[in-house]
Amino acid sequence: KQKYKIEKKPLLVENLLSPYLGSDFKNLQKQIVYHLEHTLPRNTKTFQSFGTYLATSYTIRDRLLQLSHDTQKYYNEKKVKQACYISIEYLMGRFLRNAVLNLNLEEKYEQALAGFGYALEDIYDEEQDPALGNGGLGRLAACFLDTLATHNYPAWGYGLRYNYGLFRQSIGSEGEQVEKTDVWLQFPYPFMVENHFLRIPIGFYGSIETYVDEKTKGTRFKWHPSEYVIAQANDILIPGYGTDNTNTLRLWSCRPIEELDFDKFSLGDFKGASENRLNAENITNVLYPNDNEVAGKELRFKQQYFLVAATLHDIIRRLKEQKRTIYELPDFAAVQLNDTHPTLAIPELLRILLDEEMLTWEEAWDITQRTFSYTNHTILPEALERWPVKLISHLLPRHMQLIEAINWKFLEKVRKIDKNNGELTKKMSLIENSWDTLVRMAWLAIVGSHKVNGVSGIHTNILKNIVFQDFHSFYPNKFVNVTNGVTPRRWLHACNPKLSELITSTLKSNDWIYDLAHLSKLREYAENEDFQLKWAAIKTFNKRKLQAYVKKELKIDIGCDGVIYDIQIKRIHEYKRQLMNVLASIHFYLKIKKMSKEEKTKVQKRVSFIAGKAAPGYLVAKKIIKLINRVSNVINNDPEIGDLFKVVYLPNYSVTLAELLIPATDVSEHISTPGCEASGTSNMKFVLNGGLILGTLDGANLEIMENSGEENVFAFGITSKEVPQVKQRNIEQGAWNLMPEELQSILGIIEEGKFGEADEFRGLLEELKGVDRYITGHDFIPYIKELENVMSTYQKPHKWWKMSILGCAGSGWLSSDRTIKEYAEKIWGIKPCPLPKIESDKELG
Ligand code: B1H
Repeated sequence: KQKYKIEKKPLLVENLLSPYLGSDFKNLQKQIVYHLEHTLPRNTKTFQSFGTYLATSYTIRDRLLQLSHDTQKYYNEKKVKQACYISIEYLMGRFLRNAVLNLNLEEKYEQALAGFGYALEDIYDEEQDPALGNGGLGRLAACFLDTLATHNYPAWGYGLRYNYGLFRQSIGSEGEQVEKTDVWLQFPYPFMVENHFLRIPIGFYGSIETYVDEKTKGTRFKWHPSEYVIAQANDILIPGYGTDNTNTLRLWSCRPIEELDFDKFSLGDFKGASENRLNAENITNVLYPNDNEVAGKELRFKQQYFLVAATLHDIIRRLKEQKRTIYELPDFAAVQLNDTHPTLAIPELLRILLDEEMLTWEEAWDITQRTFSYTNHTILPEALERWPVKLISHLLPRHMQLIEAINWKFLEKVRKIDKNNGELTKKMSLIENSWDTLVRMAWLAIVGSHKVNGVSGIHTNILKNIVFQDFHSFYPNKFVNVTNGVTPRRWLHACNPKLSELITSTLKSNDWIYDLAHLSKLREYAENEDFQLKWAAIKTFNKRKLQAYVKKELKIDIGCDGVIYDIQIKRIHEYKRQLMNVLASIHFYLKIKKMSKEEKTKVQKRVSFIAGKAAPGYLVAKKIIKLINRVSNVINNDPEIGDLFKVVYLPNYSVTLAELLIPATDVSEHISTPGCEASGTSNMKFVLNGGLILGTLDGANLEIMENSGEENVFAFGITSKEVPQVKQRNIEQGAWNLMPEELQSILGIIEEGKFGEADEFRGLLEELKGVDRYITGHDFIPYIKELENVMSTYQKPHKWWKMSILGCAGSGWLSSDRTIKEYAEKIWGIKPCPLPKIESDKELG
């Protein structure tokens, strides 16, 4: 009867879209048309740039899918240890250009698209950034993923697929921040593959059953959650530069167990019928828009547990797929907790090991500690997570019980060395009794990990000697420093193609793209006039692009030649002191206004750019944005100032905007109160692109000074050690009484209503006049002086460009490749595992 014999055997059909086939431009065109007509589907006669971008992206996705299958297969065969990076944020930026460059297909895609009437550059511009992060912490995670793939490390990223990313920012007519929902999934995101086969149940609430284990006669516990949701995997495939290794970033989205309640539906209760679904979807609906501040909301806590429960389930599933036992977990995966947001992974793993795998406490605790390590990213008290015991007990009763057990066993040891009648025990307890009973998540992360790291030299020292001092004495070998880094692929090669070409042609090799230490060879060109001219011309070229953007988007005319582009771009926060920046702008404005015609001809022209979002609930930060815009409005429209000075606020700061701004910067500002900025990472990107730094003795600025030479950085102000004295003096004598007259009169002018209503900025100024926690008054004059130094140095081009080239030449160690090597060696114990080279580019037929 059967016409064809039905056989079970491996599929050996050749995949037409395989990356090993057909990457000549004609085949790329066929693949693009295929996706246009079949995946989107659109009509080939009417398709436009956006459709072309999508179809092109799908051809990239095909390649990456194939490569990622091969990669996983190979890692599994080799049974190599892998890193699993758990982060509640990833700020990936645009994907297409990065992927095309990494796969070395730029020319072929250019040719393919040209045949359809499109420039590849314009197609890149169709892509929206997925904004699944707030700032440095999320962008660092993205740089790490690029490095891990590029250097062939077996690694996974785990995170959340929020429906709505970080809000989109615009500026209202009063200069205020206006927030709009970021509906990034309105159109398909072609680089994310929904994995419908991976659905993991995640429990919440419920009760704990106690029973006696028949074998051991010991007491055992079992958690019976009363509610479940489903974690569904969405995979973004991460290509490396010049390698076939393709890793995975797995983002979980939350689905209900039951999509619709038919009983309620039948009774006409349509709202009630969907309640289940809405409650579940809520968990991964929105990214919390806070940076360096905890929101403290129950939904955020649910997000955190959802992330770690799904992730651990997945890691253990993959371990068992290799037919390995749970005892091998620490040799299978090194799990990095990106800040304390995923700390619940510690009690969750313990629960799995104790209640499901039936291990003893000693075994379970040993495996847990050997599996996890924790990175601290901030010491700001408002950013240190503490969750109420009440909330945890309600949502995750078994986890709270386990945290108490961890604490009990830990404090038993602390008590032995506590000579001060319980003082130390109280300080080190994972549970704090203050206005409420709270779990100190950082303490839990330290106790449950084998290594804890800070993100710059100064930051790690502050952790060891101040914030985690007692823990450092208790666990002297646990604390290590791993200074942050940035990927040179995105932050030089892709965003600054002209500089990239100049470096490659000068060094006669592009090795620097994956080994940035090669940049040191640029030192010998630092004073070479011809090289300086080329270097400076590229800066001008990049500045012109920014000039055009400002004209087009903001309708502001700014100069370019002979004008300093001075930029501060980062989240708006009091400790980052954008307020000090704008106060200095007022100072320079007033100064120019007092000048004679003759004096004005000698002024160094400058544009001060500021960009950054404020958390919607951070009212002070929003006021700062408003003040900047008001000041900008007055200065830019004052005919007495003309083109001598401009202040430009760029709305909706993003990774993509940074890629335009950073190559166009002459000097960038990193002026946080010393001790407050854990590292900073944009400072690294600027130096890499020949921008100079105007900064305080804080975070990675200090290491940039060490590596590029102190004389190549415009540094000012006191050390972090001196800050407490200044603060104390402010408290005792009142900051107003210590404030330089110059600044007092600027505050007076704002109060008079020069930049809007008289009362508008009162709150902001009261803080400066009262306690001035971020010592703006103290630092104001040294800051202005250093700005003046910047301006006079700019008038000595030979010196300026020498500083610029030496800065870049000294930035080899700023690569996230260096950072990841340190994590791999000091913390994770993983090694690169490159796929064997496959003969590529076989032609079709
Ligand atoms: C950094 C954060 C952060 N540190 C809490 N901490 C958040 C804390 O949503 N939350 O609750 C979100 C973010 N972000 C930054 O990390 C530091 O301020 C930078 O100095 C550092 O360069 C960056 C990467 O290490």
